[in-house]
Amino acid sequence: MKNYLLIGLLVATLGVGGLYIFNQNRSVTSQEANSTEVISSPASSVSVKEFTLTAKQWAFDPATITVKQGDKVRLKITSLDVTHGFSLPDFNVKVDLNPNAETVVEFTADKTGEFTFFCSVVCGTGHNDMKGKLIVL
Ligand SMILES: [Cu+2]
Repeated sequence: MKNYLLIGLLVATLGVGGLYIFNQNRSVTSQEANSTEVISSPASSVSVKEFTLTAKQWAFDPATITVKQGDKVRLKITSLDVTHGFSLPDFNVKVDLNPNAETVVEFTADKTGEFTFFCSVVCGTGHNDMKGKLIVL
């Protein structure tokens, strides 16, 4: 009888341990910052370029984003301090970034060139310099 209890305990411990390791692996995977995923459809495959950005007084990080023409671009932007804005007029993007909340922006990089994005909410003395660049190759 004692042996059964011991084996039961061992199995339970291993089970919990296995779950723990599984969860560890999952969290590492989901923390991958900038990733590419490919969406396949019968006609074509579209590449999604995902970037994680932060906004704070008075800069975006990263300040330069490079993608290829035709890419679907997904930006996950979090303001670390006050309310900022993210405006990329060449692709009709303009959103407010509330403090400590992630805002997701998606657009298709359908033309090549260098395009400026900037903060669109007056956020202090450095507001006018709060800019970045999207490069579409
Ligand atoms: Cu601003």
